[in-house]
Amino acid sequence: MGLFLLSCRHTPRMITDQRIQELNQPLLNDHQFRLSYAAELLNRQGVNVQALLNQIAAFQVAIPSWALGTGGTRFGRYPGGGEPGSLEDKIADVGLLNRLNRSSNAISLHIPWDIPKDVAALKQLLTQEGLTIDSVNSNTFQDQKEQPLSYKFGSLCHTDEAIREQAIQHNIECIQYGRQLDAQTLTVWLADGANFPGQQHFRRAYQRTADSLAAIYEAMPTDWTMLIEYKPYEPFFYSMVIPDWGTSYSLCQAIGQNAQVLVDLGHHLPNTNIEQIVGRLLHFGRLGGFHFNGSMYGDDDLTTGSTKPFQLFLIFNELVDGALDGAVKNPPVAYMIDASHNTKDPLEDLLQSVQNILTAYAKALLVDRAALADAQESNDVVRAEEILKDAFLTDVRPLVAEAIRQSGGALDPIAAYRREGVRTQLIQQRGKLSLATGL
Ligand code: LRH
Ligand code: MN
Repeated sequence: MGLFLLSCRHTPRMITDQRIQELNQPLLNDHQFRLSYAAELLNRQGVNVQALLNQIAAFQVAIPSWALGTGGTRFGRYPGGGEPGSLEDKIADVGLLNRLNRSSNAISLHIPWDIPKDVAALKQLLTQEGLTIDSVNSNTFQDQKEQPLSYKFGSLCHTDEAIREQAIQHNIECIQYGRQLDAQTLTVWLADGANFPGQQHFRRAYQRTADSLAAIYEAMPTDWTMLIEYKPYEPFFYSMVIPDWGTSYSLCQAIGQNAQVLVDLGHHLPNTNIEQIVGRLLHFGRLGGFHFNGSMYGDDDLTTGSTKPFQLFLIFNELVDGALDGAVKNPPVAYMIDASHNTKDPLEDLLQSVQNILTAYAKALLVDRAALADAQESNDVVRAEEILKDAFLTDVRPLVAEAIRQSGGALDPIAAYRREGVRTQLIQQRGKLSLATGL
């Protein structure tokens, strides 16, 4: 293994496990003080603290390959340098994140941005970095150079059968690439829609999409899952063929048991009650996964939990409640981030997102479910709300830090990342102008 590391032009390990322990040393005292106080409070409430720590430590969030470089908007992009120029570099970057927070042990790929070349070498690198590929994302929202037919007027919904077939074949190709890297999930987000009234026949477009997805599902191995992602607008601004959870859910029901709904937090109209959608999909057993991000207005792809931490907590409250309810028959949920970084270091932004997700989960684990159910069943509105708020207002940071420390990670992942000057090292190795494939 050492030899491989040396011979590989990819980034040598920037932060080793041993270095992380060294960086934790000066923080331990303060940490122990905060932790003992938090633990004592929870002990008094009868909470099994170590069990709680184990649950937090077991929670893993996949990192999107397309968010390791600087994102941009149509108004501009400000690359920060040292971006991963290859899939191998992207895997190394996610490996680094996972060493720091021990909570990011998978990477989501996007095809054709991440077409695997040397599969054997990639699998060895993934093993070495302790990572797996959780999902492959297809892309029929851009025309590739060598592509014979355009997706300008849609892909799986297109009026032209040849274009639908081209898009179906692309998705089947994505499955092949995923199988090479032991993935078992295909994520389908369709940019298909219309900009003007009358432009598209809603029912025909829906049925063509359903038939096309069924053809892809037919080609999917039986141990795979298809995640169907919905979005209310962009890049079309009058209608999208799959605009909401209901449409995605209906397609999943029509296509098959291994088709599930993917909830991207940024894909909701303002003031949508996303936690209720999560509760519904759990009730129907069709909640397939999440694309976590933060948003104020639209598909802003900001840091998860940066603008609406209470909403993120309420979403995890539904997830924990569903997980504890034997009546809920929902397959394992895929937790993934989908964000784009315009003003932050992409790796710091991802570390923040994972911290905020673990924090929301830890708070949701603290909800006194029996008392909440009792308050709900007796319509004691104030008590029900206060029980939720009590958990939300509990400072779980020492618990999240301890869960990461017990897994061998950094007590403060972002401080460790900065302390080691990782971005500077990446720029030295990859150059100021290296650009990552992605949005
Ligand atoms: C669409 C989306 C989808 C990805 C893309 C990168 O807005 O959320 O999940 O394919 O972003
Ligand atoms: Mn998404």
